Amino acid sequence: MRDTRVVVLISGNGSNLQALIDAVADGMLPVSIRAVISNRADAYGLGRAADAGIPTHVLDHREFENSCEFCLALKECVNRYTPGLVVLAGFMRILDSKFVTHFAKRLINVHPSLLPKYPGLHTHRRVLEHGDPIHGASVHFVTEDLDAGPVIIQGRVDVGPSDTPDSLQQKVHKLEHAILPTAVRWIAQERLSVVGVRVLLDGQVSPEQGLVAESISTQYSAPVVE
Ligand code: NHR
Ligand code: GAR
Repeated sequence: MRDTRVVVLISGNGSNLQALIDAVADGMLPVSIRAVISNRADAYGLGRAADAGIPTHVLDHREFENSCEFCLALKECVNRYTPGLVVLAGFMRILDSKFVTHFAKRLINVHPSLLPKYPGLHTHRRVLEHGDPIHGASVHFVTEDLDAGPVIIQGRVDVGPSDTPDSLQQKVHKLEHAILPTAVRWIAQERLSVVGVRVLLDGQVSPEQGLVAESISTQYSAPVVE
């Protein structure tokens, strides 16, 4: 089986990109990262990509007339690498429906909350404001509705009385660095299928996806599993 061609979109630090680069280097991930594209020229992750010998591009959204033009240029840039998978790894611009439709089922995002809780921005702050005892991260297929696509895998962390948005971000980052390479591996291995709003692993809802969460299902609306 040929390695899946992956393009990663970033806006900043790129620690999730680094987790993917490291997993590939360790032989844990049967993919090849063909390009990294950032909407910000100062994204630290661009250096991470360059260090790994991965081609990089900057498409600054502010240089386009509107978001449609930006998404069109982004689509063309991504398509040059004929990817089997496009990963949003800390990418901060909302994508238009044309982009999302074009890459449907091969576009994923890592999001810093236990979706469907807290779509959008500032998730760590919102978790603290609500006094939630549990927080986490999700990897999901991207659909037109922001952070509402089918969830592939989640990880949880406990929230303690001394946690701050920064401490939660650190905890959640660690989780993301585990669940994002796992999700990418499952896709490369063609083990996922989407049935309605559910993502099946090997044809079933699997505990490995972190969705069958005893404590969550009583306290929260469980993301996908009843
Ligand atoms: N696009 C679509 N169509 N659907 C999704 O689910 C998307 C998406 C683009 C990005 C990532 C998402 C996240 O993980 C993501 C999911 C940016 C914003 C945002 O409001 C919200 C969610 C996400 C990413 N961005 C501002 C905007 O106006 C700009 C913020 C900035 O530039 O700093 O685009 O949370
Ligand atoms: C990650 O925590 C990711 O979930 C989040 O940004 C961080 C990027 O970190 N994404 C969003 O908030 C998208 N709105 P990284 O650049 O070190 O991978």
